[in-house]
Amino acid sequence: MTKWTFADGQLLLREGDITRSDADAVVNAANSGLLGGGGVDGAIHRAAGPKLLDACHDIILRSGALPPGQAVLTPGFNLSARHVIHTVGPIWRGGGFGEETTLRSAYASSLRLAHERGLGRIAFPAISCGAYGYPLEQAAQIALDELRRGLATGLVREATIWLHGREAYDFWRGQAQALFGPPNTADQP
Ligand code: AR6
Repeated sequence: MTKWTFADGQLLLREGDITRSDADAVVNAANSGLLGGGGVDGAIHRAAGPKLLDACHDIILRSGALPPGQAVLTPGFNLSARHVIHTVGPIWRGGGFGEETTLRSAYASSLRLAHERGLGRIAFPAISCGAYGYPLEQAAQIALDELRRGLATGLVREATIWLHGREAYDFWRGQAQALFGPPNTADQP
């Protein structure tokens, strides 16, 4: 775990499976149909149980597909986290299709929704960094910048990015250190 402090907020990087998070809300890197899928989406649905898919279907029936960059809230069901915020990142198509704006919006919409619902501790995966193919260095800089902004403006008091695997964790830690300088706390178990 590595930690930086911004105003009264804390940014944490953790290695591991986000379904273990006990945050108030975990963010799911979903698709617009909220259909479940592979990657972190599949892991969250497996851990939360089948009621999560039912809750997602209800949202789609009520409001239609979730556009990329927006976010919606469901209960967490069997997860330790009480809520899931579902957001949709951009599919990388070369960078000329508004991908950066959409990725920023996915983080910012999730932070705003957490704030509106009084959820102070939020856990993110690396949105769009798997099946959706976003270049990792750019994605990390966008994510870290949006989370720093959300913490500095008091939208949430703790934001954790869960990185799947040691290599991803080391990469993100390097990116964060380049942007923010030395961490307040580094590499506790
Ligand atoms: N905990 C934390 N991070 C994880 C986990 C986990 N359990 N599993 C994977 N990751 P992806 P996307 C990392 O593909 O690129 C789905 O099918 C993974 O290593 O899950 O936004 C959806 O339904 C990667 O760094 O999400 C959509 O159709 C990151 O999570 C589509 O994929 C995101 O990878 C969304 O693609």
